[in-house]
Amino acid sequence: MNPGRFITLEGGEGVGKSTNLQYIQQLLQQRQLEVVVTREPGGTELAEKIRQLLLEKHAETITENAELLLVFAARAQHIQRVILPALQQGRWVLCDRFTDATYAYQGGGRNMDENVIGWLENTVQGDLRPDLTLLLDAPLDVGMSRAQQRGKLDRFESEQRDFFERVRQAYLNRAGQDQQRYKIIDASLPLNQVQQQIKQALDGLSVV
Ligand code: Z5A
Repeated sequence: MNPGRFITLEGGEGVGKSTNLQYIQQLLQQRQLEVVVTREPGGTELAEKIRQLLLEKHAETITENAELLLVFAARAQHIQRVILPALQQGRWVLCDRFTDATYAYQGGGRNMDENVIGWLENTVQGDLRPDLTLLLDAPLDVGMSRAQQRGKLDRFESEQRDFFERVRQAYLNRAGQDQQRYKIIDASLPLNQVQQQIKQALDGLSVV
């Protein structure tokens, strides 16, 4: 049996990850591939509880180290319980955010040490890395105005503008360093043009 492939979708607020996740799922299913759609933080019962802890606002401020460790605690559960078993069964895993988000939000946004993130990545993931990462990129104002239409802001969405500028830049820097794995999608375009770019990127994956 061919091992499955691991595809991740990344980008800032409101760039269209959830919207395009369904589109990608359909494209893969049209090719008779079995697809598992999941997300981070989250993806298992325990990891979804950690997600709530991370996204809700609390009277007690979550320290940066606690936030980083919670992200990886959720990821450890998710990898062992969902991602690896699915890949081993030949399924394709489509994940809304993964460790690139940690480099972007905790590394870029919060200025945390990338070496610490890298150590946790190696420890928790072993050699698991995405086969393809679609980075949906749009100027801040585009994503934010789309996201704001949803109403109440979560703990991350309440950050200042320069936080999100650093997040975007961190994503773009990572994508620039590994053009094999990343495909940058111009997410500011109308949806049909965004989906055209996504389809092209998927066509580049040999088994699709
Ligand atoms: N986080 C972290 O800090 N560290 C980590 O390691 C991980 C995560 C894994 C999870 O949020 C938070 O956790 C996240 C980072 C942190 N912080 N935040 N904020 P999330 O991933 O669940 O939520 P999100 O990033 O806020 O995603 P989102 O706001 O739901 O956005 P989206 O999924 O990218 O967008 P959407 O819901 O698909 O689209 C937004 C609206 O725009 C919607 O009305 C669409 O119909 C519309 N849309 C989409 N595409 C288009 C185009 N092309 N044109 C016009 N309108 C469009």
